[in-house]
Amino acid sequence: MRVQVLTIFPELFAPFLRTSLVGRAIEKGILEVGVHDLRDWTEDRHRSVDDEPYGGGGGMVMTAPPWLRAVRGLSGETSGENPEGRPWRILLSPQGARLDDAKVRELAGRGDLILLCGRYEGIDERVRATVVDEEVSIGDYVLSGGELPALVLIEALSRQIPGVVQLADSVEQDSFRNGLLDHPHYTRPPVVEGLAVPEVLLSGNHAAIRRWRDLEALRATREKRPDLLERPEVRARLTKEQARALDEMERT
Ligand code: 4HQ
Repeated sequence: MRVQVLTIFPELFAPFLRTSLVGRAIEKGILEVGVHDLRDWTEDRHRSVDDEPYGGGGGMVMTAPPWLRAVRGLSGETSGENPEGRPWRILLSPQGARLDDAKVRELAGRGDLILLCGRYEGIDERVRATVVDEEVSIGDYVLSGGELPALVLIEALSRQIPGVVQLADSVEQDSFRNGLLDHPHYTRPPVVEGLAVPEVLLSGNHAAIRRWRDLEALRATREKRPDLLERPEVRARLTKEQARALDEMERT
């Protein structure tokens, strides 16, 4: 999978992309990330990317022409990996569909991507209208640019590429796969500030541990994110034992 990023702050990306899981995926060639300076597609002496908003008001707006040249230029360098025959183009924006596990999986299946990271008050609307396939938001708050959302998306995507996350880890991923929150985790020492590790985790009884984790995942979800348990697809994926336990909880 290849991800191309368009930004006026390309230097924000390098240390993150070298690190940890994403770094290893790139090293292995499973993931390719190209970070491009939007100013390379400007044509004036000052390499300007912004201008005053029509209609007045504060702030500056990113001007359309460099974006159109950049997105079309990068789309041409295309991959056979996409149904459309060109990369899927995503604008990071609070107006987008909220990024969640389902959206990450969907985008991981889109093949190559181009991520547009805006700054200032945003990008001229005609960029969205002409070269953007989809807007994606990482949450309902306002950031100063799309660079951190792009990194969030790249990290989440990298975890969905086969071969990136090791097998042990993918068991952990099952937790979101079934739509519930994760169960609690413990490691040494056995007692911290008088709080002991649950006995079952020391028992060596793997079936019992599996059941405990399933029930704790359910309990955590009901306590912290009850909205997730209202989704029919989540309820459908509960184990028999989880369904029984939830029934019990809902009657009390
Ligand atoms: N932005 N999720 C970029 C965001 C945002 C978000 C605000 C995007 C500023 C220029 N992007 N503009 N939340 O807050 O994706």
